[in-house]
Amino acid sequence: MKTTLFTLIGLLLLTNVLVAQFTQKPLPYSYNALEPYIDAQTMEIHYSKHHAGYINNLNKALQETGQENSNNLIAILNNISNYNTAIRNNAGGHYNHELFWNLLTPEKTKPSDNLLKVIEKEFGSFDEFKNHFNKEAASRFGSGWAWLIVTEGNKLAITSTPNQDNPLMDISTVKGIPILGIDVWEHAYYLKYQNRRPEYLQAIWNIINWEEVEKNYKNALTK
Ligand code: MN3
Repeated sequence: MKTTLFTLIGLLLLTNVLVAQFTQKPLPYSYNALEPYIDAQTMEIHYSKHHAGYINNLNKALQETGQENSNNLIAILNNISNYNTAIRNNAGGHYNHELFWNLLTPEKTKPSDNLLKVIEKEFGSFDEFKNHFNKEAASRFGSGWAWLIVTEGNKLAITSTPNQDNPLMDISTVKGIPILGIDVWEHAYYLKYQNRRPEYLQAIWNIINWEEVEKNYKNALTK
């Protein structure tokens, strides 16, 4: 009996290892760390329900289509036209949120001189960059994301995508590597800001992790 039980547990663990693909990393700060700009309840629901849900549904959708061995998220996104809608929505949802959590911080950070120079060269000034970005984010109809990306020619560009799409996807009209992404789904701001998306977009600049943007920028340049 004992042996059977152990074999069973062993098998369960093995199956788990074989089919478990994507997991959720811990949030790099507490739920209330970003207050007053993003409230604790929004963070908790966003992280533990929405993001966790995308991961579960991604794993399920991969399993259902016999693609449970696809464990390279970037490769999936780069070839998303070969996957079904459930995988598109949930792979995007997982990637976008993992990126997003790291792009926020309760610490006050600012762009390095180097990154600031690149932003100023591309957009005129830091304020013009923020205005341009917020305009793109505010005018994205319905749910989606606004992005600062590095394009193929190593230039910076601002773009937005619907739903959980992102510029890494082969179906995206504007392609590039995201270095900053802001979630403009209502679930990201509705409890505190209700319909006032522009107010959320003003507030969020207080908690952007510019060290992370810089890191993403450098990584994107070497790709
Ligand atoms: Mn979200």
